[in-house]
Amino acid sequence: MHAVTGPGGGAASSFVAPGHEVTFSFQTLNPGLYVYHCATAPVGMHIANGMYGLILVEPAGGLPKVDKEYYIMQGDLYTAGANGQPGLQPFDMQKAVDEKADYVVFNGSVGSLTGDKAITAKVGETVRLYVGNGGPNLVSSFHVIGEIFDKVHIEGGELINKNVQVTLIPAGGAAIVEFKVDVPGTFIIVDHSIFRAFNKGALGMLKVEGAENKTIYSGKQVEGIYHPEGGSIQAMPSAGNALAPIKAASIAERIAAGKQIYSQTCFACHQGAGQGIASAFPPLAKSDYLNEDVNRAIGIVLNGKTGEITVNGKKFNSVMTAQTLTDEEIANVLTYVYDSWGNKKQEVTPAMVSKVRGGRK
Ligand code: HEC
Ligand SMILES: [Cu+2]
Repeated sequence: MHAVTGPGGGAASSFVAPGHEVTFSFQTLNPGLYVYHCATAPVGMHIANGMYGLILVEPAGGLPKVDKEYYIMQGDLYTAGANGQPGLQPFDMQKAVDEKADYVVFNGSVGSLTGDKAITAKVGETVRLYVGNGGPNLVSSFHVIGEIFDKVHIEGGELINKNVQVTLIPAGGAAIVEFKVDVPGTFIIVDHSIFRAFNKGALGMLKVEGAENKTIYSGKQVEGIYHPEGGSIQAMPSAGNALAPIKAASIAERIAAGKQIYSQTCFACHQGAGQGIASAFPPLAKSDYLNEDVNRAIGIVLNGKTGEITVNGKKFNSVMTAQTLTDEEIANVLTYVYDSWGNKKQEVTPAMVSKVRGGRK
């Protein structure tokens, strides 16, 4: 326990056999935010399995009052299967030694702070985040998109930096960040080593409700067409060693598996509730375009899409990357999309996908 002054941070004094209990005491001499973690051999393996957390030692009299306080702990995970592979995943020692993380997550899992689990605040409130990094390997470049930290207790200690965009949190270290929320919206919390956020799970959300303040943030004033992926369709690289996904035995299983694929693959563009982003990514929620033609939708996921389309009366002229997914995965993700957000609840089967794939030039 990094909050402990004493040999091993209390490791030997707290070492205990299963079914037994030990007691030791320590004095909190230094205020700050401290990581604790398992230190039983093999130490790295135990940390990589998530055996860590935070101890806050408040200064005499406590920290200044804020409106909202939240705990966020980052960690990197190393699994036998590749990112997103379903089923219970054993720890992969070699990947951990090589520091090749399959997942980088907040609070123990992908999606632990998104959607319904987002942290919240109201316009005008002050927010304090106690942010730790369990590691075992990676250093976090902690950032909230669309916010600037008014104050950062650097490394969880007493030194305060002001007006910070990204703060570095060492493996086994922490930081306390504070900011006032001035405008409403969803603010995305990331490790700014950005592939970790969009491809490995280090992504959370802060949802702020309240009145707009157009002098601080005007919203859109001019609208053009944004080509997020360049001018032509690109393909996602295929996961060469991915094992065949488990076959869904029921619609419920198909929907559950599809939800996972959605949150890994489609979410970054089409957004959490399928609402899309105006003039860049069309909505999948209540999409007339989607509901009109299932084979066309299958074709879009298989081959990508470019050129002008009209979805719910709005024109889009952008580029969707071709998704490198198996027939089963495309069936699952589209069944999930059709089952969600007011769509027509159509099951898509691997056979339907295979037929469209076969018909492609
Ligand atoms: C890189 C961003 C991106 C990703 C990832 C992405 N899409 Fe799209 N998607 C788009 C864009 C852009 C369009 C509109 C293309 C155009 O203008 O021709 C689109 C169009 C669509 C459409 C037809 C329009 C509509 O709203 O009904 C469907 C269906 C669709 N996407 C499904 C998916 C599914 C399912 C996934 C995940 C497997 C996915 N997309 C992943 C960007 C993306
Ligand atoms: Cu330590």
